[in-house]
Amino acid sequence: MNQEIVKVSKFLSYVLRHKPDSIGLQLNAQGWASVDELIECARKQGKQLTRERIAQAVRDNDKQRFSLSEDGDRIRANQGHSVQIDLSLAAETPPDVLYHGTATRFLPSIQAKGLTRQSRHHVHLSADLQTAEKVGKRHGKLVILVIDAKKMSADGHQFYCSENGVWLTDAVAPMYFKVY
Ligand code: HQG
Repeated sequence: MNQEIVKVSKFLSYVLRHKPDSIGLQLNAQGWASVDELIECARKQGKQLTRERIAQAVRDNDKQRFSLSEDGDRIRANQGHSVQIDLSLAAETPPDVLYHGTATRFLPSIQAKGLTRQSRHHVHLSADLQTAEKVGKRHGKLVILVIDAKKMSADGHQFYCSENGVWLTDAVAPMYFKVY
């Protein structure tokens, strides 16, 4: 992604996941915004978005963070929201093991309370170690937790997989993870 498209992507993350109000944008119950409205709201803030730039930010995004509707008229973030929307994901059987990268300074609290969703809708997990490593390093000194998703699932906990392959669940109790 070139720098300009990275900027567009960051702007899209901000308004589609967290603060649509900041530019007067409406998301529907499933988190979709009209592309035309998005362009218009952005224009009022002095930001020149075009359909082409938006399409490029969606297509070239390193983590496939956004989806466009088939007709290209609507856009939403695939996961990571703090605004209350319903992605309408169906529960799925997870891989036996999932990973969560975090910072060592959070460990005492996580070991006491388990993983909780903080400001997002779900706890975010990954099927591969590499992703967990990247996610965890954002927060500080890396520690990776290995989650017994098979046991959680057998015990009735639900898992969802976002459009871009992030595994989501409501919470992970201390009995279900170990430090890697
Ligand atoms: C921690 C990125 C204390 C948790 C990534 C994490 C991901 C606790 C932090 C997505 C806790 C929340 C989400 C507890 C959890 N006590 N700390 N009980 N339970 N935590 O950013 O998972 O690049 O909300 O370990 O790729 O780091 O934005 O969650 O460290 O998919 O697309 O609280 O964000 O995606 O941090 O990252 P976050 P996350 P994007």
